[in-house]
Amino acid sequence: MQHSLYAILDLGYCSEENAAHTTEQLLDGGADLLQLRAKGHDAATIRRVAGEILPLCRAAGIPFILNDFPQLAAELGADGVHIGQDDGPLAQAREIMGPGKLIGRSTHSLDQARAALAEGFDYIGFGPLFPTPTKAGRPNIGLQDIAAMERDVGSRIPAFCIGGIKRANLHEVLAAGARRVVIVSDLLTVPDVALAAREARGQLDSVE
Ligand code: TZP
Ligand code: MG
Repeated sequence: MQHSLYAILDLGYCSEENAAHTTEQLLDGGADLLQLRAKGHDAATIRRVAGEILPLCRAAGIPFILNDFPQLAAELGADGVHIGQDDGPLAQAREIMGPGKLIGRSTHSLDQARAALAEGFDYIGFGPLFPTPTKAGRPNIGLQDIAAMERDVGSRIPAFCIGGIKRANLHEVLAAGARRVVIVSDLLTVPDVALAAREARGQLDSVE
């Protein structure tokens, strides 16, 4: 199966003005999915940014996922929504989004990953593996459960390891058994976003 790079356009790292250009760079660098994460931003801003980057994702044939806000995701015509442990059951998001949309869940343990699979989520995030400024204060779970998570969950639905993953430690994450990853700050806090994404993509593609 193809390894996957899930990129997040996080407005904590990227200004609204740079959102479209940065998205183009992430897509150019080989991201397979793109999420808009806009913690603390109002609906008008999310609508504006999504209105710019959703067509770019469509043109590239890459799913556009909104973090949180299923109602807004449905209204925007997003391809999916990503929700956390405290954001209610899958059924509620599915009802709002309608059929055929991707609904992902953040999970922070093997038990939560198994539960998300059993509930019927389309994909999961699994982490944070390492401490990360993007989700400061969230305890990191390390690499030790990746193999079991891939065996039980990642073999059934896409499972993206997340949290503190950088090009510099990606080899450790892959060696622990990960096949798909989300990388946020390491792609957004560099002068050449496309190059950083391409380097991560290259590492993912070089694993058997
Ligand atoms: N969920 C778990 S860790 C995380 C999210 C959104 C942040 C990942 O960001 P980074 O910068 O790649 O550590
Ligand atoms: Mg959330």
